[in-house]
Amino acid sequence: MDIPKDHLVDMYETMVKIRRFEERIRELYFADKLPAFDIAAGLIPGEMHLAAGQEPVAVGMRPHLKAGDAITATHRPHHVAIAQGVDLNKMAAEIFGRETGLGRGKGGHMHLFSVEPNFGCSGIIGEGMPVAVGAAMAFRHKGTDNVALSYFGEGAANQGAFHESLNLASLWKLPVVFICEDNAYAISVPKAASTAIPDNSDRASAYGIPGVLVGENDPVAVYEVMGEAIARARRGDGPSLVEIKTDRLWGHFEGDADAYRSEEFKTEMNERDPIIVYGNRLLAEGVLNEADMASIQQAMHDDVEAAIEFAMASPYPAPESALEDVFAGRSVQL
Ligand SMILES: Cc1ncc(C[n+]2csc(CCOP(=O)(O)OP(=O)(O)O)c2C)c(N)n1
Ligand SMILES: [Mg+2]
Repeated sequence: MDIPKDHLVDMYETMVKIRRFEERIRELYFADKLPAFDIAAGLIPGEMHLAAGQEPVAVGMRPHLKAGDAITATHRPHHVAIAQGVDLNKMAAEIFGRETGLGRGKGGHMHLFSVEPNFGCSGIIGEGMPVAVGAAMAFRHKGTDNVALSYFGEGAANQGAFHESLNLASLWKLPVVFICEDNAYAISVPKAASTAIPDNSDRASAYGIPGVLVGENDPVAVYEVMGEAIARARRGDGPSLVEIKTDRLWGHFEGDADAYRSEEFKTEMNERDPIIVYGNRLLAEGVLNEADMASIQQAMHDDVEAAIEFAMASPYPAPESALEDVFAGRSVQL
C-alpha cells in the first residue's frame, strides 16, 4: 500500500473509535426501552440511526482534510462527525440531550452542529447537498482553498436537491465533493426499486463532472478516490461525485426488525465487516501487530467511555431555556 503509515493507522483507529461509539450508544439507547420497545422512553428518547459498517466512507477522507473544510452529513451522522474530529464529549452530550451538547441538548443525534470543525447534519433527507454548495460558494468568495464535502445516502440521490446541487456546483465550478453512501437500502426499499440505473456515479456525466465508483467497503480505496476528488476541488477544478458501496450492519434505525433483508444477506455482510477485513490486512502487511491493535482498541474505548461519562454527568437544559437559540423563540407566546 503506497500510503503513509500514519494515515493507515489513523484510519484504523478512527474506525475502531466509531464502531465503539455506535456500540455504546446502541447499548445505552436500548437499556431503558426494553422489554417493550418504547421509542419515547429512556435516556435517549427518539429515533437512533447508527452507522456501524459504514466506517470506511467516513475515514477515507480524513487524512485529506484541512482546517476550515466543511462537511454536511445525514440523519446517520456519527461516523462522519467522528472522522472529521467533532468534539466527542459535546457530541455524546447532544445525543443525551444535555446542556453541554453541541446544540445545548436541543438537536439530538440527527442535528449535530459544530463550528470548528465545520460540521452539520439533518434529519431531512437531501438537506445537506445545497448547504454544502453554499459553503463552497462562501469559500470561493473568501478566496480560501477550503472544500465542502456532502455525504448523502443512495436513497437521497433521488431527491431534487441532488440534481439542483450538482448542476449549480458544476456550472460555477465550486469546490464540493458529493459522496453517496450506497448501503443498498433506503429504510426497507432496495436501491433497484427506487433508482433507474445501478450506479449513481454514472449520473455525474449529466452534470459534466467526474463520477467515480468505489466498489468495495474499504478505507484504502476510499482514501485514494477521495484524495483525488478533494485535491481537484481544492485547486479550483470543480466538484466530483463519488459513490461508495458500503454496508449498514444494523437496522435502518434501532428497533427496526430488519425483516426486509434475508438472513443469508446479513450473514454475508457480517463476514465482510470492514474493520475485521482492514485489520487483518494491516496485520498481514506488517503495518500493525497484535499488541498495537490491542492498545488501539483500549485507547479508543477509553475515549468513548470518557465522552459517555461526560455526557451522563452533564445537566439537562433548564426548562426556561426551551425557547432560547431557536428561530421561534422571539415570537412564540406561551
Ligand atoms: C425529506 C424527507 N423525506 C423522507 C424522510 C424519511 N426518511 C428518513 S431516512 C429515509 C431513507 C434514507 O435512505 P438513504 O438516503 O439511502 O440513507 P440511509 O438511511 O440508507 O443511510 C427516509 C425516506 C425524511 N427524513 N426526509
Ligand atoms: Mg441507503
